[in-house]
Amino acid sequence: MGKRALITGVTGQDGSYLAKLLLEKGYRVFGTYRRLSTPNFWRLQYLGIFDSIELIPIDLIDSSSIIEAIELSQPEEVYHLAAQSFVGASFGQPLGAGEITGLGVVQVLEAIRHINSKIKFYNASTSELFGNSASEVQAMETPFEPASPYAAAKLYGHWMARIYREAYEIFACNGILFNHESPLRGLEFVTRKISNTAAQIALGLADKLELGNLEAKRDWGYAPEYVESMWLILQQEKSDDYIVATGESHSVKEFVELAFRTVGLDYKKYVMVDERFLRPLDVGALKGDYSKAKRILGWEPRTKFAELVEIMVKEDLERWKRWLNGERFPWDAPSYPSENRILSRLFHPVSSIKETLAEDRE
Ligand code: NDP
Ligand code: GDR
Repeated sequence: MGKRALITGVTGQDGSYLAKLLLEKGYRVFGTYRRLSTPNFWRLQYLGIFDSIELIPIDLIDSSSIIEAIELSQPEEVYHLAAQSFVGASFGQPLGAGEITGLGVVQVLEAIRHINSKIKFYNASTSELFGNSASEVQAMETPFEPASPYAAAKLYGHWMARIYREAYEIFACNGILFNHESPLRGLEFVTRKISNTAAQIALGLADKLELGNLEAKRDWGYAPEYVESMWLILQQEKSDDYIVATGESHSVKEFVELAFRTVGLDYKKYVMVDERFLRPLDVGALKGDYSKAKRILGWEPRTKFAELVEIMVKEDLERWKRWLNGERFPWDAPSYPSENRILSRLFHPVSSIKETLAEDRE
């Protein structure tokens, strides 16, 4: 009999790739989703695993639903991935970030403590904990300096997992994952926004791409490889925390350049900065030291930055070609509302970044 795993947030990018990986390893996979007017199952359908997962509705603000999910699934391993994961939105909904992304971790830990404290627990921690850290490369010993309500909430969850490990001997681990992307990334995140719009522009379906801070640098890896590290973390003898990253850092502008080059276009003709996409506070640059994960887990990134950009753009191009041929599903792009139809007072005008692109054009 295979092991039983519960994945919270199975409908998200990481949840769906992790579910696929665990199914391939012979697990019985239970996954939680949110009961919405139209639940979000497109990724599971896209990966062809929708029928293989046992689905349980939960909301992280409702502890009884979490208790029920653990009682129903009786897992040996819980991968806690569900969160409000968009950093930009956490400035507009800081209380929600605290409740869902921060307290949500403790809701799951408490349920484990009361129902079966032998369950192994993986927490989706993040490079955002480092914020605008003074170190050029962030390692296990680098101090945390969160720079958003999202990151502050994640820091709380991260630390609570450590506290439960020490206080109650729960096998609780934090995977401090740096940004990881894929064709299953949500459309709000900058990489997928770029790959999707570059593909649309190439096919005459859009004429411009509006972005925020083009100078921000991130350590971008390929999501299917990152979910492997989650599984490895829970297979160790001892519970511990790990950084998972590529050790390379690239700017949003580099991503844009490569994406447009993939479709044979010059980005300068299409890309403009829109103040709505600037954050009140942003993280300038991140680059992770994954040596501990390499040494102990034997985990290493395989897909390089340029390859990642190409995978994403080519996949979006393919989807839009299929869309032009009359196919509608399963992928997210056609049903997502244009950003111009979303009202928000969130974004602050910061003219200096606008000027950067103007200088570039000269
Ligand atoms: P996604 O945003 O793609 O997925 C988030 C999941 O959480 C979705 O299944 C979503 O459901 C669910 N969710 C959101 N709010 C609630 C709620 N109130 N109750 C129950 N479920 C909820 O994120 P990713 O897959 O990219 O990331 C997975 C985790 O890893 C997140 O915790 C994220 O913060 C963290 N992380 C991600 C990194 C990355 O680069 N991707 C890097 C480091 C950490 P629905 O589908 O209904 O919206
Ligand atoms: P991030 O990812 O905040 O790093 O969080 P995101 O793709 O949203 O932003 C990366 C950088 O790009 C800049 N940027 C823009 N971002 C968005 N979304 N839209 C734009 O138009 C735009 N223009 C420039 C941002 O300012 C930022 O500097 C992701 C999430 O998956 C988190 O859940 C996770 O914890 C971290 O990665 C690691």
